[in-house]
Amino acid sequence: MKQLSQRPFLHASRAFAALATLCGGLLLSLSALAQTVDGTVEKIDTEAGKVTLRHGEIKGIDMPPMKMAFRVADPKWLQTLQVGDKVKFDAAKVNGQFTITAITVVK
Ligand SMILES: [Cu+2]
Repeated sequence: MKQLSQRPFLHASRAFAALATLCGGLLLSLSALAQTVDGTVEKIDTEAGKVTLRHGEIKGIDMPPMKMAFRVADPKWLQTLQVGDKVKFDAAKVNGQFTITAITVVK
């Protein structure tokens, strides 16, 4: 009896798995959106250890879309960035300064 009642669920999860495979790329980008913020590199200041981004909404720190400069948690990241790069990043307020805690260039 229990097995019978579980079959519809199994069937549904299999269908979902097939759908997830078909839409894998889309689902991946949706989950990336849930974790990171979209931005475009506008300026890189290696001396100050800052990067200026035009960025989308940052829900974690309650910030609307804008253009602004961020500190980066690791100055080495600035060497991997170029003006015009599209990026995904996470930001947090560290010691009172908005800081990029993770960043990747979107190809
Ligand atoms: Cu901002």
